[in-house]
Amino acid sequence: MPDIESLLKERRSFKPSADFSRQANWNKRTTSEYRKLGEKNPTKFWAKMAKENVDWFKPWTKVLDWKPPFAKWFVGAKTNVSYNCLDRHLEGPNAWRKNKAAIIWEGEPGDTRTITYAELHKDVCRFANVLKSQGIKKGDRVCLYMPMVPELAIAMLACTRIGAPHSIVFGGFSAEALSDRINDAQAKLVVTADGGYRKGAAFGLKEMVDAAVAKSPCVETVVVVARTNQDVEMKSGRDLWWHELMADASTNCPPAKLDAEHPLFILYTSGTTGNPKGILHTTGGYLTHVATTFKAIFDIKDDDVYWCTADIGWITGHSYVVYGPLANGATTLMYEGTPTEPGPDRWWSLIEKWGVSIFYTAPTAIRTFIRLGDEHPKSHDLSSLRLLGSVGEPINPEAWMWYHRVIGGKRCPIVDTWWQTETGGIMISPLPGAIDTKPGSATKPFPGIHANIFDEEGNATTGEAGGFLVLTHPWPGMLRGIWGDKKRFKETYWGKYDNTYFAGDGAHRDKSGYFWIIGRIDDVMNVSGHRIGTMEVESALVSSTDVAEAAVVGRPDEITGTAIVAFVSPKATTTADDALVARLKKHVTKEIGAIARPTEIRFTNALPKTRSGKIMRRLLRDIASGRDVAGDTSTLEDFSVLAKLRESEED
Ligand code: 7RM
Repeated sequence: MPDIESLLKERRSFKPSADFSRQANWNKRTTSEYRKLGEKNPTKFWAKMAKENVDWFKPWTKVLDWKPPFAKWFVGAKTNVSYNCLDRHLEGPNAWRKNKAAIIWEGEPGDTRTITYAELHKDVCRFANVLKSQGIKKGDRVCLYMPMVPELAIAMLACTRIGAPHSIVFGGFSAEALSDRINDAQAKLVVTADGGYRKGAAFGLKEMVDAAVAKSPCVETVVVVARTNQDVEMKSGRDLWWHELMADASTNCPPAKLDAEHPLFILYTSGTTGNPKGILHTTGGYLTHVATTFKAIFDIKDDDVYWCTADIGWITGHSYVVYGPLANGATTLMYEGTPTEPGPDRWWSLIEKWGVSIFYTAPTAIRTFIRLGDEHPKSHDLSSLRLLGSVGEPINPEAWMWYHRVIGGKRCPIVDTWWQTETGGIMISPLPGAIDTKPGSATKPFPGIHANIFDEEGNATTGEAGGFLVLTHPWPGMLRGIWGDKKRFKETYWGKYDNTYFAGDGAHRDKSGYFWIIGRIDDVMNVSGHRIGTMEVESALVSSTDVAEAAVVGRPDEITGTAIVAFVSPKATTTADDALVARLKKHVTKEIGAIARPTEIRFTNALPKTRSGKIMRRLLRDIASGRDVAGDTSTLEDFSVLAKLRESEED
C-alpha cells in the first residue's frame, strides 16, 4: 500500500513578529524546554501543567494509570471545574477579577449582556441549587438543548459544580435526534429555551423538546429559559421557567470536591454509520488539557477580548468558548446568531465594537467570507486583532493567506489547531510566539503530545512521510470511553494498532517535522494506485479565481480504480459552462499534477455540510456514484442541499 501522497507544494513561511514573540506566554525558550520534557517524560510534563494551571482540593497519588485503552489521570486527586472557572478568580491574588467581564454576549437582534466573574459565580450557584432542588444528584445526567445564550454557560458550570455530567445537544438538531441522545444518556432533566434567534427570525426549541420527551420517559423535569417570549406550552408538573426558579434560589453553593476521573460531560458525535457515539470526558485531565492549551496557544492576557465563533454545542465551544477561557480568567465573547445577519459584515462589526483581540473560527466561515467580498471586513477597523485561529477542517493555503492578509492585516500569527471531540483539547498547533507558520500546516504536536504517522502495517514512520495520524501516548484530555459502549470504544479508536490511538485522519509530515492534516482517511482516494487526499485537489480548485468552494470525492472507476469527481461552487461573477470545466481541469493539472485531474466537474451553489461546517463527503460520494444516500444524515445542516444536488444530477 503506497503512502498518502503529498501533491501540494507550499513553500511560504511566516515568522511571528519580534514584538509578538517577546510578549508571548510561551516564548521560544519555554517552548523548547517544554518540548524536551514532554518528549522525554509526558507524564511529568502534564503533572507540571496540572500544578501550574489548575487548583486542586487534594493532590494526586499517581499522575497516570494506563491500562490500554483505559487511562486514569491524576489518580486520587480532587478538584472542581466550576471552582477553577469562577471561585479562584474571586479570591487570593486574582480577586481583582471579580468585576472583570467573564462573558460578553450579543444576541442576533443586537441586544447585549456583560456578565462579570462575580455575577457569573452567583448565577452558577443559583442554578446549581435549582438542579439540586429538582432532585439532580452527583452523577445524574442533564441534557442542555439551548440557543447560544449565557444561560447555556451558566447551566454547564452549574452541572460541573455539583458533579452532574451534562450532555449538550446542538439547538439545530431534530426532536428525534434529541430524543435518541436523551435516551442514550438517560438524562433526568432537560434545560432548554422557548427559542432563539437565527437568520433574522425567532426559531422554536420548546416544541422540539416536547416531541422528544414524549419518547424519553427518563426525563422528569424541563427547565425553560425565556429568550424570545414566543408562546410555548408548559406542561404542569414537568416544565418550569428558568427565571422563576432562579429568583428564589440561594447564591450559596459550595463546589463539590470531585474525583479527577469523575465524569464531566458526554458529547455526541455522529459516527460514520447509524447511532451517534456519546464521547465521555472526565474532570481533572480535561481541565488540565484545555486550561494549558488555551493559555499557551491563544496567548491569553488579562486585557484580551477573546472570541471563538463556534457553537457551544460543538466540542470547540465546550473547550474554547467556555472551559479554557474561564479557567484562565479571560473575557470570552458569545454571539447568538448567524454570521451574516443583518448584513455580510456582522462578524467584523462585532470585532470592531468589542475590540476583539483573539479570534478563532473555522475554514468554512473563512471561505464564505472570501466569497462575500473584501469590502465587508475592509469597512471595519480590525486593528484590535493580534492573533487568529482556525479549526475544524484543513485550511487551504489560499484561505489561510486571505485570513492572514485581509483579517489579520499581515500582523497576526495564525494558529491552525488540529484536534477532535475525542481528544478534548488541541493536539497539534503552532505556539504563536515560538514557531514559524506555513499556510495549511498545523505545525507540530503540542508539548506532551506524542503524535506520529503510521503506515498500513502499523509501522511508525520518521522524517518525511504520509499515512495515518496516530497518538502513541495517552494525554490528559483524551476521551475515557463511549457512553455505554466499551466494545465500540476499543474497536473504533484502539483496534487498528496496539496501544495506539487511531485518529481516522490522514497526515503528511514534511522535512522540518511539520504536520499537514489531509482530512478523514475515509475520504482519501486511490487513483491508479496513488493515494490522494481530497483536500489537496480542493485547494488546487479553490486557488483558481473562478471557484468559491469545492468538494472532491472518489467514485469507482473500471480503469483507474477511482475517478475524481469535483463538486464546485463558482464565484458569483463566474459563468458555469463547459469552458469553465475545461479551464478547471487544466488548472488542477498545472497546480498539482495530471494524476489529480478531476474526471468530472459538477457545479452546485451549495455543498452538504454539518452544522459545524464540515463538508459531508460521504453524501457526495453516494451522489457521485449514483447510489441512494445512506447512513446517518441527522447532522446535515441544510437538507434542501441534498435535494438540489440530486436534481442537478437528473438535468
Ligand atoms: C475540533 C473538531 C474532528 C475532525 C478531525 C479532522 C478535522 C479539525 C482540523 C481538522 C485539519 C485542522 N472536532 N479537523 N481540526 N483537519 N486541520 N486544524 O473539529 O470532532 O468535530 O472533528 O475535524 O478531520 O478528525 S470534531
